Amino acid sequence: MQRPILIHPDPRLKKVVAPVPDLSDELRVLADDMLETMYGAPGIGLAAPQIGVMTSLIVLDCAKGTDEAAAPRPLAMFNPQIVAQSDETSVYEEGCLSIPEIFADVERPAEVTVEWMDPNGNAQRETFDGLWATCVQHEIDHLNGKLFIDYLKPLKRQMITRKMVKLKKERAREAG
Ligand code: K1U
Ligand code: ZN
Repeated sequence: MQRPILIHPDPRLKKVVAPVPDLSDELRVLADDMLETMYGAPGIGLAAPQIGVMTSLIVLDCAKGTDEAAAPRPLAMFNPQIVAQSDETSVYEEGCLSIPEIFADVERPAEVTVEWMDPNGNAQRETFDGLWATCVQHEIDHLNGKLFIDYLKPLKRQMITRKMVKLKKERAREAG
């Protein structure tokens, strides 16, 4: 089932989430719903706070982000942690499903090693680069109440926030 995505500004997008203590069928359904919501948006990542669920879960699939012909690679990560990062950085023009139609360059470590628990309860560890590295960092930031616009200059961030307030008002008016 697709879930509605929160639009910035929303206090839930600024909170730090709690870790998942134990996996359950309910959390596995949540992961499936988040993947469905991400593909439907469409997007390449989604974090639980973006649908108002304050738990440590992200999903991502960047396979098609750079190669339309690539096979899908959906990942659901519970309690993801960055355990190593490169000194080398890369700049990517990021977007966010909670900040529609806004894109801006963000500089981040080019490579990160992430540890997480998969939906079967198995511990996983992998090193990501390219768009995968950018996206996994963007999604883990969401779990810590951080948005990509927090990397921008205050004036630019303020302009974007005002635009989103207007967009939310328009959408609320349209919804009646
Ligand atoms: O977290 C989110 O809001 C999802 C976001 C992830 C992201 C995008 C770009 C850089 C870092 C993280 C998105 O998916 S925005 C939509 C998007 O980038 C996209 C949509 C369709 C095809 C390809 C990309
Ligand atoms: Zn985002």
